[in-house]
Amino acid sequence: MTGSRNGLRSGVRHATKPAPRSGSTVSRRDVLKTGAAVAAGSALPLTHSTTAKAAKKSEPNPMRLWYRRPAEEWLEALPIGNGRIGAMVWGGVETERLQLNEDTVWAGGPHDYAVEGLEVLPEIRRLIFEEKWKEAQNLADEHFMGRPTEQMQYQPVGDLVLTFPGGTEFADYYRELDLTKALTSVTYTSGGVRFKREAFASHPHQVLVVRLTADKPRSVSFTATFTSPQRTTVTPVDHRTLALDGVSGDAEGLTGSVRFRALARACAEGGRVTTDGTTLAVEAADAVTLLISMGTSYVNYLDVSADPKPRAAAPLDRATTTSYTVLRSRHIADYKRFFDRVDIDLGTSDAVTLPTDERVPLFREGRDPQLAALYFQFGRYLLLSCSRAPGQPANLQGLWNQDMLPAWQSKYTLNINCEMNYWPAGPANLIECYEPLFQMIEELAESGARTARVMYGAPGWVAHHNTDGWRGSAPVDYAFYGVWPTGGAWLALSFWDHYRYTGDLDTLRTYYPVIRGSVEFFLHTLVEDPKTGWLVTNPSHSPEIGHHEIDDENVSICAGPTMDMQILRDLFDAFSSAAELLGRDPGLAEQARTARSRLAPHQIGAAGQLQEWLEDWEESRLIQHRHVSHLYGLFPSEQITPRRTPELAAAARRSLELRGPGTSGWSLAWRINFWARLEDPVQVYDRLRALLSPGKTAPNLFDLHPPFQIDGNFGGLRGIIEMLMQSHSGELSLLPALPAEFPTGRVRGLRAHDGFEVDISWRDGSLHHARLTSLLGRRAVVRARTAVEVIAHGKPVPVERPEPTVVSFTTNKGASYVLRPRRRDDAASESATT
Ligand code: FUC
Repeated sequence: MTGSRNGLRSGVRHATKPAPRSGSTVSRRDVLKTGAAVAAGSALPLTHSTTAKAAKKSEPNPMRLWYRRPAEEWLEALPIGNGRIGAMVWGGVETERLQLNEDTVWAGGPHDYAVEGLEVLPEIRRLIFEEKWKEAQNLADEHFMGRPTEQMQYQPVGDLVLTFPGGTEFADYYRELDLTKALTSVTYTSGGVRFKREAFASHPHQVLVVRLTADKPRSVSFTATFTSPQRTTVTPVDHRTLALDGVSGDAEGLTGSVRFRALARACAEGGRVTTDGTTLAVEAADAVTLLISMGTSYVNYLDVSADPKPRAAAPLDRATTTSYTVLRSRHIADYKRFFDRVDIDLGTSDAVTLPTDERVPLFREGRDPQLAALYFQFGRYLLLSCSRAPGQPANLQGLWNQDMLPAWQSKYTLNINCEMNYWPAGPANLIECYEPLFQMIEELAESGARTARVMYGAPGWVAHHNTDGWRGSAPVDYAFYGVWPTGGAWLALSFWDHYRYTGDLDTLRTYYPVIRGSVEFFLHTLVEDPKTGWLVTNPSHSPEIGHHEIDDENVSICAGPTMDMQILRDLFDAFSSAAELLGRDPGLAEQARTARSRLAPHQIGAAGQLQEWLEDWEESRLIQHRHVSHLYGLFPSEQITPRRTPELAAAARRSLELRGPGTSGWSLAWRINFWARLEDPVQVYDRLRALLSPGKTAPNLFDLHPPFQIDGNFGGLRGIIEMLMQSHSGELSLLPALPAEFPTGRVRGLRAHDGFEVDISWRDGSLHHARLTSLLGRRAVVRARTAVEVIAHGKPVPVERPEPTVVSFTTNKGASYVLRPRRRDDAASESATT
């Protein structure tokens, strides 16, 4: 294949045509012989192999994203990241663009958004209870909002652009992101030389590394320079190092105060390296290791006084004295420690030989189960790449953003998006990815304590529907969106989630005061609904949904929306369990339990739906919307389950039907999880198919709201887990919502509550074999779709069978237990003897 040096014209475009549906002049073997399936994949018919074994060892690594041409758009570039710094790598031939991010570059500076509110709070509450919602919402817009009313933007550092000399022709282009090693690479032939570039973000060395090689000596030449949409200067530091210095943008009257420095250093083997003004030049080297380091002045949300220069220089200098081989091998070893905990096979087909961007439009045809497995592992790759300490939590775009004014400021939206980002952390066996989030919540509890005082006159802490690098915790945007006090409570449940997967009491003890602070806030601010006597939040709303249209004004403001009640039930439960485990605060725990019992209960409305508000307002029953907040109780919570609360589960199903199929990427992802909890594999797959479609999944597999928003990647990953394994309500369920499209497969290394690691294999839609490894020695209660027997050390384990397909047994710490379908004769002989 030959294309122009931009890689975007004739030959290359032709090569991206979708595969014909049938007929083939190229054998599959021929394609695979090329290793990367560079040339002929598009000539293959797609056949779906029903056995997971179809991917043979000799075939190329299926856990890779790959392309036949350089990225033309940002959404075709490939992300690398180490939890703190990252890049989008374009893989160009004439130029290479590395779009750079450091995750503390926020517009504005330390700022307390909470300035007023307490004076109008009683009046807002009164108006709401009198159903004068419009007046209440307007008053909140005037005096119950943060100042400024918009939070700050997460912003880019800039680009490092490499320009290569040479002719305009190239051939045999191949670009990939290998998820098994967290490496992106590009190879092509130009002017008779085969070039290769490899790039990764090293966590151990805290630098980005680009290695440029060629198959002929003295062939690596390029110039490099920084560009940036920020206020920056570019200067040479020494003969091989270029610096970009800048400061984050001003916004909403706040002066940009995050100073940053990016450094690029070319370590060449052979040839000559020089810097001149704003350019770094490499001439006729045999190979080059290009190191990129970034540091900022951000210490924490209150302090931006650090000097970015040594912060950027230290990792760069350390990496400079380390060989490329060592940088690479340490990176891969570090990454694999996490990534290799889980693997997955949902079956395969010839579609795996197609470039990734060609597979997305074809997924709907149902013959590419491996794309779902790739999406699953890509989600794990992304979480590891954007949420590791030291670093900030995953924001709306993880950490990858090229815009000064990104959508929704690329901040942390707390009424679904930020929490969704962490849904896979426990079950996808990446629990360490929670660390940056925990730090943010702890800081938010400090900022939120001021907001609680200033706006509610309350103890404890509160956060509303968004936060940013400055840990804004007051309501923002408009009252319609912002006056929602349960964002912090939802976040505080992350600590409990962590405990449930790990049994780690030390971490629970560390963050227990944050959970308690949230409880204290609500014990103080819950008010009695005059009609029913129930305890309710007021003011609040069901996220982003208007319940009435009054004089052309949509009002969301209300008291006691269902979601708040559900979150607070979970918060009070988590707190009283944590207090008991840690032997703390018995009195406060008792108060929390009493308050819990007085919260407004679930109610079923006239359409059979789960009520979203205290009242069953007729006009709001039929709203179709991306938000389905009142089903928080179904997922991620476990307050509603088909077995324990069948009536509520039926009402939740009805609500889902009424709310419509979902629009944004994240709303599809949430629906996958809802339907999985309702154990409806047909709906589950239907929503997965909608998520893995071109409007919702970019060529680089980033989730599209649209635009890019990373929550759908993480919610989608969790949704695939929920199909295969669920862990809630005191039991672990195997294959609860397995779609017919994944008849045969296996997964290894999922994490369940109570410290179980879970491997499952299935054939023709039925459980073949499962293995539980007990990390905490707790009792296992396992539900399967068939009766199972449990074996340890080759011997049957005595079990209780509370239901025919449920086994309950004690486990020993560190031991593994095999579960397999009970043979008929075993079951018969047991019943004959009992
Ligand atoms: C909420 C959602 C939007 C978007 C934004 C970041 O406001 O309603 O769809 O995801 O967060």
